[in-house]
Amino acid sequence: MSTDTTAAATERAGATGSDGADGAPPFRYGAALAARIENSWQDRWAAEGTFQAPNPTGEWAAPGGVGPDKTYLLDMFPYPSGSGLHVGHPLGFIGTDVLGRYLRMTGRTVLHAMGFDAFGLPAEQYAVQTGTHPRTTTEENIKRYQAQLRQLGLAHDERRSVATTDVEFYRWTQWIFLQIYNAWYDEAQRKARPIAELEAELAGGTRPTPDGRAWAELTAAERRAVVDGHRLAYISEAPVNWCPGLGTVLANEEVTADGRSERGNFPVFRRNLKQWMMRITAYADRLIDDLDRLDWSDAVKTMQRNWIGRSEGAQVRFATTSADIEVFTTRPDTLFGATYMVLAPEHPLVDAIVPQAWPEGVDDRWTGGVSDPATAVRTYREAAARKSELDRQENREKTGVFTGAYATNPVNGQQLPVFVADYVLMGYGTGAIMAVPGQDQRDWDFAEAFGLPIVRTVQPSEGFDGAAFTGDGPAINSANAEISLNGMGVAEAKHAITEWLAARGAGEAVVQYKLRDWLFSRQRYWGEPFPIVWDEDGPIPLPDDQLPVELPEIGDYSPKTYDPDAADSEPEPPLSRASEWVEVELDLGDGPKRYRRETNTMPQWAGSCWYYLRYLDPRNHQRFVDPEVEKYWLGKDPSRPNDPGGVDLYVGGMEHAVLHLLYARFWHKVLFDLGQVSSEEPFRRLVNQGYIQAFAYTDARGTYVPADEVVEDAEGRFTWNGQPVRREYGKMGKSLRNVVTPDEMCARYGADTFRLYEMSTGPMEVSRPWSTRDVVGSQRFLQRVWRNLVDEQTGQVRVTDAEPDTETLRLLHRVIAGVHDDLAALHYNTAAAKLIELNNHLTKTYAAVGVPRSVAEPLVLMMAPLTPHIAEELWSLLGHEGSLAHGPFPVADEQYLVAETVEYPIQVNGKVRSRITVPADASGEQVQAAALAEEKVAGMLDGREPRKVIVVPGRLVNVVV
Ligand code: ANZ
Repeated sequence: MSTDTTAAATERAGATGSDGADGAPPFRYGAALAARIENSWQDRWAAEGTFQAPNPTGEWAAPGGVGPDKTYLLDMFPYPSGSGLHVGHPLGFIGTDVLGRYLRMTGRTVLHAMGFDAFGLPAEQYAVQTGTHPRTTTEENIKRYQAQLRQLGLAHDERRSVATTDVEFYRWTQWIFLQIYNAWYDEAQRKARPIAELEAELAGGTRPTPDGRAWAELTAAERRAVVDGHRLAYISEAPVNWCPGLGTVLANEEVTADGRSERGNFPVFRRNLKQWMMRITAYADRLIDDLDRLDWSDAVKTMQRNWIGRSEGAQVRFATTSADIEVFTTRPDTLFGATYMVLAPEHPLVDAIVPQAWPEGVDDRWTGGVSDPATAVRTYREAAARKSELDRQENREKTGVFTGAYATNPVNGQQLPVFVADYVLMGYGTGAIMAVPGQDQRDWDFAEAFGLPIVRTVQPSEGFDGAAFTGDGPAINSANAEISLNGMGVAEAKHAITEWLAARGAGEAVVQYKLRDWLFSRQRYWGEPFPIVWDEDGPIPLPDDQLPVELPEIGDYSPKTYDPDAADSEPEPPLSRASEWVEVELDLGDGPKRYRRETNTMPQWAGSCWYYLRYLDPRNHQRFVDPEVEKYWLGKDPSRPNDPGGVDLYVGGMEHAVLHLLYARFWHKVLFDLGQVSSEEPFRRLVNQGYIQAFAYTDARGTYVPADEVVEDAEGRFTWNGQPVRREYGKMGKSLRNVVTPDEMCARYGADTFRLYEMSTGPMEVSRPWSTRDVVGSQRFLQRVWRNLVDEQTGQVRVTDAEPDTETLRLLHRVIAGVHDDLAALHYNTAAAKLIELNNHLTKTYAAVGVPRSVAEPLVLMMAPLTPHIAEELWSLLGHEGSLAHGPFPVADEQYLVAETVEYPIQVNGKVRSRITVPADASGEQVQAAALAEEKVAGMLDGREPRKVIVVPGRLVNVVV
């Protein structure tokens, strides 16, 4: 399709002419003209499907096939909140758009789409308050976001947009859940396999059952328990943060340091509750190891490594009269220095080891003055249940209570008192430790508080005293009749003692991870229902043909809440009220039966684990993504060594450095293991964009005042309504009342100005301040470009066919080469600076006579990625029919890139005194002559002959006098 946009543009501009209303020429580039240009190009791109990316097969297959040069660009998709976008949000979206546009112009096939992460709490809370269905709120918000994004001129393939709340989308989220549920991790093969293969191995006897009995001897329920115990999605009794006042389980981040809910300030209890879990820990090693294959920043990789927290150590058994206590330690070398032991308050052995009465003569500090151990332990446990995990880890004040029991140290037979203390967490290691005050500061603090002995087993460095010594040094006090570690360094001693323990069956080397399995259920309405029903024996997955399981309509969206102190209450999710939905009769292969649907929903992370796969093939009703399509866009690149495949560039905020990225990597790896995708990683390259920061102002009471109403007086003081205000600097946000919206910026200046401003304030990764008053600077640049190429009175182009002079050509080609590099490297600020330099040169050289077309055209093309609308308009005014979206991007001519002059610093007696600029091809003698003739140097020589002159070609001249 071709339109005469030149005429159309002229007509459009002429018809309104509002830019001329204040006496300015009718075709001056300003907000009104920008708006007309931008709307008309956005309409045209949509009508022509300019940014639609082809697929190798299916409905969108390219007629001539797809080329190998493809790029898949991805933004972390937004949650469509009720307050819309502010100027900070699109920073990354514009950044990826600029790259996508540049790559498309260089001939690459680019896929760029945008969807919505639309399940979540705000819409649900709004529903609780107002009765408005979360879907209604969500859809309104999505519409608003789409309008806001569209006006920015983002080159997205709109056909590929998805929202995680679309039934057709979450049907596949449920399907992926079932793949994970129906899989287990085979440690030997280091990969997930279908659960049916596990059952076959167990039944065939090639894999032993956990207790060694033959499979045939197990009852149906026992078999189910064995199989379910292997699944990658499973039900567990996990300690969670239960908040009866809110009626829901909270994530650690939602609990305050004093163990209350962030929202509502209700008490939160650590309770064991049945929850859906995902066995992400099975992938801990692969999630760490494959980081090496990713093009991500070291900062994010380190955060992921720390989160997974792999530590190598030993598991050691300590006997008591009733049971063995297993501990995990990273320092088995310090075993001879263990002087007491600690169990986490929730440790299942606590009850088993607590005796009837305290042993003779026990220290009062140990018993807390309580008459018997059982009461003391129970009281302590209740107090500990009220603390958050974070608080327990950070708590410097050590608390605890003696259990009354002793355990035997396997290396020397010493009897160690066993304590319960909340600085030991049930969720890590074995939930039990051997305490070594001499080498561990937490244990040192505890030992001091409870009057326990301290034995050093590593020789501290000279003069070290009064604290645990955690450094390396020779072992001391570490010998028994069979083994001596004395004199060994830490590493050697660890190795020796672990072997000794293993030989005696008292311990073995183990690897521990901080990473926990992923708590995957929520007591909420606005999330994906699980494709699971229950019978009396447990959960049952629904077959594929029963998907999607749609969210039922309910009248009340709030979970059942309780007395805030009712620690023993049970969560009752909103879905449990939809009784007709919950109680179903289904035929799952053994005749019609009654089942109960799972009433929890999935956490918000679920949809974001795989949305990038759905963009590839959003209308596929047979599969979540066609394998050929996945392979084309995400497949491994054989030309890169060890490439894991994945999205070519993923851009988003640092706040997702851990959870989202880990969860998505985990799902992707399961899908890879099961043969559902060909790539091993979801995001081959990751860039974290910086944040837009802004000033905020508070009045005398510390209340935020509207930042856009604050004025600065001549002395640089800030006032609002005449009263002085205090300025602070930080994030942009509603609560700080300093939000600037892209809508305002588009209305005042146009989208191109806004895009250019955002991109020129810094490289992608860097945070930068927002300054509304500087935005006009970007508009002036566009205005000057426009004026150089278009007659502001007639709207006609005024380029000439004259040959540009050599200086212009040299500058042009230097800019072309530089802009190529800058755009490819996401250094948009320097690309913009080069374009400004070129345009300034044109203004200076050609304002009167008109810019040569052979310079005007490449300038317009180079501007297109940053300011696409004005570039398209100029391109069409220059007489081109088609859009410039697919190029050509100008290519630098090498002959103009060689430097024509070289600058030499001149040293006199070793100090730089001056500089000269000489032709690049000047000979050594010519350089020397020019250096000696230079004013300052000549002055210093004052007629004398220099002793020596050294010319280092291209670098410097050294004069010795
Ligand atoms: C004895 C010892 C001596 C330890 C020493 C450290 C230094 P990372 O490196 O983080 O893995 N620990 C084990 N399980 C624990 C739990 N559930 N709650 C709190 N602390 C626990 O830390 C492992 C070390 O943290 C283990 O090694 C254990 O203390 C403690 F000089 O054992 B260590």
